[in-house]
Amino acid sequence: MIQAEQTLQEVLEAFDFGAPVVGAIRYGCGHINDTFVVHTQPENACCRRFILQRMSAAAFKRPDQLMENIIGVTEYLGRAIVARGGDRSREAMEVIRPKNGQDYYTDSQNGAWRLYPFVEGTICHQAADTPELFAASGRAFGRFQQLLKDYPADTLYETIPNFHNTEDRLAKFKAAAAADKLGRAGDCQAEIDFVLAREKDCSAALDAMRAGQLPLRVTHNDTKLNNVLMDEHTGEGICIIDLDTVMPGLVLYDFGDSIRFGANHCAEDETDLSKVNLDVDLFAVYTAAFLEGTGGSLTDAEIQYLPWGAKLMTLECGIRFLTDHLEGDHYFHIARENHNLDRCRTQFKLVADMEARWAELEAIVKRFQTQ
Ligand code: ADP
Ligand code: GN1
Ligand code: MG
Repeated sequence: MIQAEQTLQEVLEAFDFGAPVVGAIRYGCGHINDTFVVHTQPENACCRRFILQRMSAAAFKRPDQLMENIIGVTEYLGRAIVARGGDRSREAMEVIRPKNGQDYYTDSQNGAWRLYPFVEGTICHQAADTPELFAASGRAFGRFQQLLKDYPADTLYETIPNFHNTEDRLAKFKAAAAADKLGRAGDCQAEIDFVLAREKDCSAALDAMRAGQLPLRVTHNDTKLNNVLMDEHTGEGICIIDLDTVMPGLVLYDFGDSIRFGANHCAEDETDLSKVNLDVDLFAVYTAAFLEGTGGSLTDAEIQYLPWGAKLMTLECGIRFLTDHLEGDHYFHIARENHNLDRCRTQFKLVADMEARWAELEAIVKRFQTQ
């Protein structure tokens, strides 16, 4: 894929920003899309900003379906937020169509671009520096779950088929390790063995779903702390972003991915593994906040499976980083050699911690379930 900058000017001309554009620069810390912030200068008023994104062609094969999902969900959320007396412009994303009236703009190189207003007065955190912050994100993701509980799930496309199908992720990993196209497997044998020792775990949630114990819901599926915007004054999580992967899933995916990313004090690519430790207190803080946000809408079985969500999402993410490393880093953006291997190692360290403290995690969930 060509650099996004190459068609940026063409793309800027395809949208009506309502005022002259004075600049567009790369923005944020996402691993998937190419994100730019666009500054405009209205006459006699402050700068207005926008988020312009080229959707990842490696991740998303059908931008048309993806945008149909996002428009459906953001309009539904918008109505729900207005009905609750909320501020639609700050609490839900809103797609701005290009001048040609389509849902997104396809550039001359086949890149698919979309535009959103920048949600001002918010902060996007990369780490859960305080328990309050982590709790705020938990309430926001729980609330998101609750707001969408009656959304017609069967109208959503699967934007990435088998996204959290851990059995499928395992199979793809095994194929990548066997092919070993870049000759990298020898340097990550310990990580490969770590996965193979946990083959059975990869079926834990899917088995429960197949047995009818866990229902499919509309889930976000990428609930990292940096996918919720926090109000800069109140610290509350006000707007859930990065809706590319909203599709039918298990609630434990949303809970688990937040724990994976936020219940520790390190960056996802920390190289000093002695610093990477599961913070069980943060696990408890998030559990309470997430359940509060869902407003009692989860079943007992769903709540019991939350620790599995944490372990599976962390194991699966590590497997995905390792697979990408073995295949030549074509999916996750990297900034240095072995970046995906470093990311994989932090995930596996967290999985090992979760296993060591499993009884505590189960006890915490049980405590909040009975409250
Ligand atoms: P990726 O899929 O690559 O993670 P995101 O949609 O999460 O892309 O966007 C990347 C970053 O851009 C976010 O982490 C956030 O900092 C910022 N961002 C995205 N949308 C908005 C928005 N509407 N307002 C303010 N910041 C945003
Ligand atoms: C990606 O898009 P972003 O950076 O929020 C990925 C997630 C991974 C995460 C790991 C569509 O999230 O699934 O958990 O990186 N998103 C997609 O940081 O693959
Ligand atoms: Mg993101």
